[in-house]
Amino acid sequence: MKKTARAHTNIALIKYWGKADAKLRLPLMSSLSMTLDAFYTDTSIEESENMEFYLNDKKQDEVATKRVFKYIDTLQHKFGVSGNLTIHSTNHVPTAAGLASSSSAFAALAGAFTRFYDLNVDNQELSRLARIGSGSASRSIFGGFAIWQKGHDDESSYAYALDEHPNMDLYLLAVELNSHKKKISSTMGMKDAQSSPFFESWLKRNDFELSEMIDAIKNNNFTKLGEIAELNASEMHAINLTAQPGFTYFEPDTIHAIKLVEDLRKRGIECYYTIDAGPNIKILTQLRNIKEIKKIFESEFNNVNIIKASFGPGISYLD
Ligand code: 2P0
Repeated sequence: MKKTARAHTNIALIKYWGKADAKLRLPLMSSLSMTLDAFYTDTSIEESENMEFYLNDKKQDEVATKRVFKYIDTLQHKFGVSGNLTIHSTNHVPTAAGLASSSSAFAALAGAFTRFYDLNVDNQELSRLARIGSGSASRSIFGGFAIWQKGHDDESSYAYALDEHPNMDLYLLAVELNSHKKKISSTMGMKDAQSSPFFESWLKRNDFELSEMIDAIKNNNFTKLGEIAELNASEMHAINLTAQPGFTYFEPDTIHAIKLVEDLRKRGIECYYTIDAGPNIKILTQLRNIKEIKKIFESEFNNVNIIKASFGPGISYLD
């Protein structure tokens, strides 16, 4: 018997950057994301003799296999089920796109697990299970716009759909500037960031920024959405820079790209940036501006790769 689930990646417009509980992956703040159609992971689970993990048809080494099976072990314990499994994951996420595949990976894995063992869980519980694998995965259970409410324990920390089928002219351009493997994992980065003198201010702003973002979405206000997303991302990177010791995910090309987005705006081409735990930027814009933005970025950077994404769906099951 084999069970397969598909989950799409998401981009946080209000970011998760700080944990209250590392083991349960309980966040210190609520976050809000857009699920993306262009990037997804398919994961299948089947019975086998040994525990094996294949990523894009390649058997993975011990380190990668360990994180996956540690998670599977946690879920097996939770539900009182057992057995050796072979897991096949196919990432339709260009690794260089700077989009975390862990959001789609752990969402698809949680979905395949619950189907394989025929567990009766709704999407709220599935979101909690995905969260334990990787925080951002909690949001990838849902399509469109999703909110991960921080909650205060395992039961109350889950994502839900704000709008699964938004009727909004909003696109994301993933700009691949630098394909080097990132040096600081998200898990490490968000831990270190807590030493910033601005960390408390970052947390205090969460409720306000989240409600402003919800307003922007409900009122179909792209300008407001872009302004808040850009500010929120800059705040996250500011607490990294001001951590003790400070660090940054930015590379010289990241700053170059930020300036280009600001220049484009001054010229009336409305776009905003958001940046995750890596050097690449993602541009938020509207349909009429995509062609021009791509043209300008391609002329400014050598060999830049730009991938367009729009709203993606929630989790689905392929067999
Ligand atoms: C987010 N990021 O909200 C934030 C913004 C990156 C920057 O969630 O430690 O892989 O596995 O819970 O979910 C990426 O971190 O972290 C992330 P863990 P995760 O999307």
